[in-house]
Amino acid sequence: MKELINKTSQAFEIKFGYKPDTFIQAPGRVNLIGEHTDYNDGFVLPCAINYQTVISCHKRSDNLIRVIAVDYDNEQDEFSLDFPIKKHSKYQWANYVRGVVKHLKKHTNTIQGVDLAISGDVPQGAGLSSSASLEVAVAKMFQVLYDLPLDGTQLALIGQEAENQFVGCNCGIMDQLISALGQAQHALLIDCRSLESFPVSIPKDFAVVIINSNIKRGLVDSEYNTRRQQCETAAKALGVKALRDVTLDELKRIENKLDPIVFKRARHIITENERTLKAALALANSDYTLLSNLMAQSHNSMRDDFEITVPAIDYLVEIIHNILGAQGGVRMTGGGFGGCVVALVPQNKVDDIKAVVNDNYFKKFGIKEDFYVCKPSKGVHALCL
Ligand code: GAF
Repeated sequence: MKELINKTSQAFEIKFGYKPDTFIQAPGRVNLIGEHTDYNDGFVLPCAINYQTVISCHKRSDNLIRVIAVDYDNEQDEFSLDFPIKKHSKYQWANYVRGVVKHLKKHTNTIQGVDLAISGDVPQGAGLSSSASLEVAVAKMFQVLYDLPLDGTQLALIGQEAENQFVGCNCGIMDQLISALGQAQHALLIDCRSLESFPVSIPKDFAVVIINSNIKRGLVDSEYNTRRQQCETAAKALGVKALRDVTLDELKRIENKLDPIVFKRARHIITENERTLKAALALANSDYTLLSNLMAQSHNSMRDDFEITVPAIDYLVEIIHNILGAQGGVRMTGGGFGGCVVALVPQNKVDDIKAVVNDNYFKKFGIKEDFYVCKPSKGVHALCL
């Protein structure tokens, strides 16, 4: 984190010729269970992680926004609040900043310009929400600099609006919400309909381990949108607002009227919601056997019903599950089609997991994994230096 602050402050000073006075940090996330349930008004159980986006910034007295992307070779963007904000023709990273500013402007007319430099260490394209952390960091930066009366949930909603309507990715609310509201040493059980969240403690003798398969996530956007449509089709056939509103029995009653694929997609969502609620309780009650089973079932449901896993991810889950037994849980995490596996495991098992993955994964798939032992972390905040 210090390194990110140093990098962004230095780039800021070199480019703008003065020192930043405000520093914002927003974490990435890992989801323990509750996959693709957020846009079905359901439940999720993510935690924020100690990989983050950091912004060094200073407000301006005019309406210019000047941005440096330190991780993209110090590429720069500049736009004005006085004109309609349009997409950047070249830099995708710039659209996350522009999108947040555009949507923030709908909620307030009291903001002015900012100079900012951005850097982050959330692995990109790995399903750990590097973009949500950037959106939330930018929204928080304006909230702090201009003392805006916006809480964490509102910042998250602005980030989601930017992603849905400006960047063009139809994501749910989970990633922005956990980046905004995460709590140290806790996961949050989030009700994605009411947006209420309930902290669930993660014991200190447990580690949140993330294994990045380094499988490039292909077709993510189109497959994600197809899954959303299939869920909406099922909800419509059931006559409800969202799949959150039905039980498995109710779904089974109309099975013969549904396309078999749509039926399977809906079955994943309905059962995943149940598993997520049970997993939050299991974690709160230190019932790791139950938690382990629920995470295993969640993975199987993503593999067989929602069909969003890939062989390398299934393999990682299998070898880790085999050495963990019922002592901890493991499953794919995030949107799918590559990306990461999450394991919630006793600290004394971390080395065994690392060894089994290291010994087998490259041999079988010819790809080297990355391994992160994470701390459940606090959501977005200004840093006091
Ligand atoms: C992506 C989306 F951005 C989230 O909203 C969520 O749907 C997740 O995939 C799947 O659970 O991260």
